[in-house]
Amino acid sequence: MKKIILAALLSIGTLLAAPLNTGGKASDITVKIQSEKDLSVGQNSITVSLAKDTKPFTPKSVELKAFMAAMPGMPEMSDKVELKGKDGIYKGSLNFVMSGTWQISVTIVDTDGKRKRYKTSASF
Ligand SMILES: [Cu+2]
Repeated sequence: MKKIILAALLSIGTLLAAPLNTGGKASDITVKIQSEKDLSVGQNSITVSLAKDTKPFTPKSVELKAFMAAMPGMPEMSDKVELKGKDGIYKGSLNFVMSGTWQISVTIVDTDGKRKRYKTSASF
């Protein structure tokens, strides 16, 4: 019985391990966020694509942040990176120190200095 439950849990874990591939809107900016590989503990290469009016968009800056709320016996955890790139494609790497559910946010400073944010979450 224990073996069956363990096997079931392991297969759920495998199903959840997938590349990050999602997107939405940060105000008037369309944001796409993708990881190169399945998300895992450690460094994860992530690409953020930005568009405005369907054209690649170049903002002043793009920051990517991962956050995990405090858990019993564990403080909150986070990592952030200033993405580098041009012409609407920005890349960087986030360090996830453990598996679980992470809140992920993309903060864009628009050309007029306004901050615009897109939020999502990922579990692995
Ligand atoms: Cu945690």
